[in-house]
Amino acid sequence: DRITPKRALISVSDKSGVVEFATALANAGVLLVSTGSTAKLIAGAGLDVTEVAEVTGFPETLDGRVKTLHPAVHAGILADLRLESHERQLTELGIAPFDLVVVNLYPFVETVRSGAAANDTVEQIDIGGPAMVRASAKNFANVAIVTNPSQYDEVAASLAEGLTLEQRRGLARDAFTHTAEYDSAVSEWFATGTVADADEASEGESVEGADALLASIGSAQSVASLRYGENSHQQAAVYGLPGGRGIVQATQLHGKEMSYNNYQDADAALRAAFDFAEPAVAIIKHAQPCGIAVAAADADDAIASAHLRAHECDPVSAFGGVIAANRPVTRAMAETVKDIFTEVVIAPGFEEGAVELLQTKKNVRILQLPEGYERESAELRQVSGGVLVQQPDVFDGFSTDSWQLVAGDAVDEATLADLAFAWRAVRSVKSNAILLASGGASVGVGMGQVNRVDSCKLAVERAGSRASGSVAASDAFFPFADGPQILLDAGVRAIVQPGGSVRDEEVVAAARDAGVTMYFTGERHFFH
Ligand code: 93A
Repeated sequence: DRITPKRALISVSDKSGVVEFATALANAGVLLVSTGSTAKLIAGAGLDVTEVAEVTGFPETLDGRVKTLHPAVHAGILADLRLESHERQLTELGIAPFDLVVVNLYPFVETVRSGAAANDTVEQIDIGGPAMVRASAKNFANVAIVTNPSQYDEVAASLAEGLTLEQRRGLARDAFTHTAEYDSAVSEWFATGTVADADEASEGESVEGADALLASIGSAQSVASLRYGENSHQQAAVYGLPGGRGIVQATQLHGKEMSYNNYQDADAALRAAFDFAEPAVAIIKHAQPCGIAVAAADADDAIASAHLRAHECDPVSAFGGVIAANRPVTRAMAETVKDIFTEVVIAPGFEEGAVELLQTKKNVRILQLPEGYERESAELRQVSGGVLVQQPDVFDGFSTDSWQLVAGDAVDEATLADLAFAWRAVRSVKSNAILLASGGASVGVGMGQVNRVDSCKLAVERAGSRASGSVAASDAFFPFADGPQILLDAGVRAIVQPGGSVRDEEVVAAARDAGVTMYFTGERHFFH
């Protein structure tokens, strides 16, 4: 399904890199056809190029408004050479097909920004360009469409081997994005007399990976229609992103079909479990952790032990939960899980016999992650009228070395490890988040409260007798000393929090008075 270009049509306003690209094409034996000033530039570099007017037998006319709008061009682009009838018709008409089209459009946005008069702006509404771009993209089965100089290198590198169907499809997608953005700028100008400011987002992407992710949403494919959404009266479906390697691409090995809520919870569980390098298990209910635990990689059946301790955090809430492990599920872990009512178990793999044990429960959904499970490099959230985009909150390069000791004595290594665990784990808890931990496991979690005092109360209450001697993490600073006082009264040994409140002094004093160690991380981990 590869196409090795033989005849290219080149018509570009942004001429950067076009001479080098045309040279690569010519060297690969590709015939070049081009418009007005593009043709001049290419010919000036000593390359053989045919003027489009020669192909159409029609001069560029109406001051350039009609250059390529001609059947000799458009039939050459749109012919589907998989059909004998198309091939025959082209021959009868004496039209040669194009298999590579290189077009970028009149600089409409730049013209508006330059403050040009309305008449001049109208002249910069490209008509023939988008027609070629859209025609080529529609015919991606036969044509490769290049709309951006940034694509020249990849296409040039593919000339010998030919461009694959997948490559051409990707180029077609970019092409339609290009014309869609172009037309929406034109429409905006008609509506407002201007186009949005040359801010970061329109000049270049402001969040790494965001543009690619947004573009890929256009080619997301429906994977399944779901029985319903969050509630039974809501229609719902799940779509997969091209190249995605996440929960949507997981293989279901057993159980009822995944529900909308299962997807959300399983994703939250994965996010929590994969925050840790060591074997880790997270148990989630309504997108909130009711238990997170790690085990030393060299521990006996580490993943089973992590699960057991995650479960012990809050066995009541774990009923009907979603479990994610960042290591293959062993038989020992399956043995425990099978006796607990569980909605979903998801892991990178399953030890032999583990699935058999788990599936003694008819309904539990058992999912295996795709090879190379990976989250997208940008996160989107829909809000009315648009989407919010952000980099994912990750712990890359995280170390306790940067923590600042603000109260009490520096803690021993084991306690520091517990604090580091709590600090990582609290990130997966919805704000306001307070997490108490002991021995690499959460023992009490206070989540989703509208004030931090209530989160502290909840964490302490859930931990019960385990609060005493545990360590605590807070996802954001304590605005007052009342929250930490609850933790101190419950007997926590050490607290880690970002710091940065105007009342930090009161908060630190409360810890110091109680003889409790407090660290500032200088960084918060809100999660909504
Ligand atoms: O004026 S147009 O709307 N009419 C056309 O037939 C046409 N054909 C190509 N604009 C047209 N183009 C545009 O001309 C291309 O999209 C490209 O941006 C530009 C290249 O012209 P030149 O090679 O003369 O610089």
